[in-house]
Amino acid sequence: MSNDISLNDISLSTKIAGIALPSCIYNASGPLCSTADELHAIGKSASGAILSKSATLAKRAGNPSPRYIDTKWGSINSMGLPNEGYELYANLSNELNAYDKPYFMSVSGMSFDENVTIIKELANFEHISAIELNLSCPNVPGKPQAGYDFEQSRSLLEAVFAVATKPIGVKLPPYFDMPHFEMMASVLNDFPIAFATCINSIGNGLVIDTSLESVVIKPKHGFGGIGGDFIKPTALANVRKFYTLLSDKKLAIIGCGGIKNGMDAFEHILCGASAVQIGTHFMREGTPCFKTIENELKSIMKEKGYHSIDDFKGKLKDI
Ligand code: RRO
Repeated sequence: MSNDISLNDISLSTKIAGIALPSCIYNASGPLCSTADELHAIGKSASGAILSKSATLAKRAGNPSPRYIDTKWGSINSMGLPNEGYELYANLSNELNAYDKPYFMSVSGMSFDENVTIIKELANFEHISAIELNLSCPNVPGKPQAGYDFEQSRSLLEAVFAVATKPIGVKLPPYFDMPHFEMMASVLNDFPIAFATCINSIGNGLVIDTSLESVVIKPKHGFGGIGGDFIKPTALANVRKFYTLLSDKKLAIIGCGGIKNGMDAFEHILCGASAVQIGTHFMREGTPCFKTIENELKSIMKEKGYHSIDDFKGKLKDI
């Protein structure tokens, strides 16, 4: 029976915070989303949304290079938040509205007050659909990841929601211990969070070049965020755990981590993701990856007899 479904009858559309996305597959904040040209390229592609690089108040050059290395199994980066400053990303919202998909801005202020200031300012931009507040940048020397400090996260969310007029989601770091999932979930449950993106890179890994007997990136003595294949099991665990802990709310979980084909996307959705973001693989393949993953996911759904992602979202079985 299942094979009787035509690929044309399969939809990957989804909703985040009530906002319609034509496809549940889009870019992660970070790779290839820092300039106007890059954001327009995402607009023209099959990506289901356009998400900006994390923005700070002022333009930043970021950390010294080399600061991003691709390996067989994934990536290590210590970019250090290079970005054009939030105004550029906000001002682009009008022209990016020409594409038939929402524009999300990632915000990662250098301080508590910076986050509040930026989010207050973004109220003036009609065509920014939602904000992904980055609680998890691992690469600014001397700055801890906010998402690992539950009280600090709570205070920041209190301040942000006091000024926010748009849907606000959070980009979380990976958690590895059951009590930590529960502590962050109990913070998030106290706010009208629109979505939680799980996960940012696994912070402070180390990749080594054995022939040179050295680290491979320059900042922080070679320590950097790990992305790609190796982080998929951690990403799936975080999607699954937050989906279970937060599923009584209207909050969408967005899966990010180790997705390079349709089956990886299928796994994230099965764990509870309403959409998936592509990071390391997008950096490698560029914008054609969105269409390729879309076609692969649709073929898997056809094979399994599913018409929409709601047919299997979150339905991972225990044995
Ligand atoms: O710019 C970065 O170094 C960076 C950021 Br803001 C982030 O959220 N995650 C990451 O792996 N790198």
